[in-house]
Amino acid sequence: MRFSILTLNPGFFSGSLDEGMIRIAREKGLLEVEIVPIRDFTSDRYGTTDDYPYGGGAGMVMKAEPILRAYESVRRRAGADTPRVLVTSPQGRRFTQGWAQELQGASEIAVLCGRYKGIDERVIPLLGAEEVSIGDYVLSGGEAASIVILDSVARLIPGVLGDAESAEADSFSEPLLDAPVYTRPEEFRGLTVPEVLLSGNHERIRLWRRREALRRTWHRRPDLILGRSLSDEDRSLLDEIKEEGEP
Ligand code: 9D3
Repeated sequence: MRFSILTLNPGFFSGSLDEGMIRIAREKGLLEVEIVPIRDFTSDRYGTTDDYPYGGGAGMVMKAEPILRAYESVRRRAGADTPRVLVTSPQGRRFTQGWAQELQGASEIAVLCGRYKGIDERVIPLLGAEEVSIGDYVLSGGEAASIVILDSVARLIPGVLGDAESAEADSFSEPLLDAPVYTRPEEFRGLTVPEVLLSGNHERIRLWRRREALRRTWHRRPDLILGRSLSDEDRSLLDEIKEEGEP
């Protein structure tokens, strides 16, 4: 997979591509990341990438021409493969795990990072782009969003994760929050590990973890449970949790 990031702030990415799962995917040769500095594709002597908005108002708008030229350089490298193009924007459709899984099948992905007041709207149809937001909070531009998207897609590339992690990632059919976890020592600053986890009783442990996962999900993310059908076991655990009231 090749992942190209078109940006006015190439410096934003130094370091972040050399850590964690993205580094592993690159080292294994499963992922190539290309940072494309849009300013390199300007044609005037000042390297102008933005301009005033037609109709007036505050803020600057990213110009179409340098973006199109930057994209054409991505196209040349991509050869026969037509890239999936995303534009980061607060107006975009919300990014989800399902969207990440869908992108994982693409050999070429290009993400244009929005900045300023926005991007000349004509860029969207000209690139055949989809607009994407990562959630309802204000960022100062799309660079952080593009790293989120890259990270979530990179870890889905077959061969990137170890066996244990990919098995877990596959169990997407059970979208509950995780139960709490503990490691040594058994007591730390007066706080102890739940006795059940020390019991060695695997069935009790499994049931406790399931209950805690359901409890946290119910209290923090009820949207993940409502409108979903539960197994008989989950239903009875959840009934007990509701009896308890607030934790
Ligand atoms: C709708 C927000 N705009 C109201 C006047 C102002 C505005 C806020 C933030 C305009 C641009 C930005 C920059 N944000 C992004 O480029 C962005 C973003 C985000 O802010 N939140 C979540 N996902 C994304 S993806 C790109």
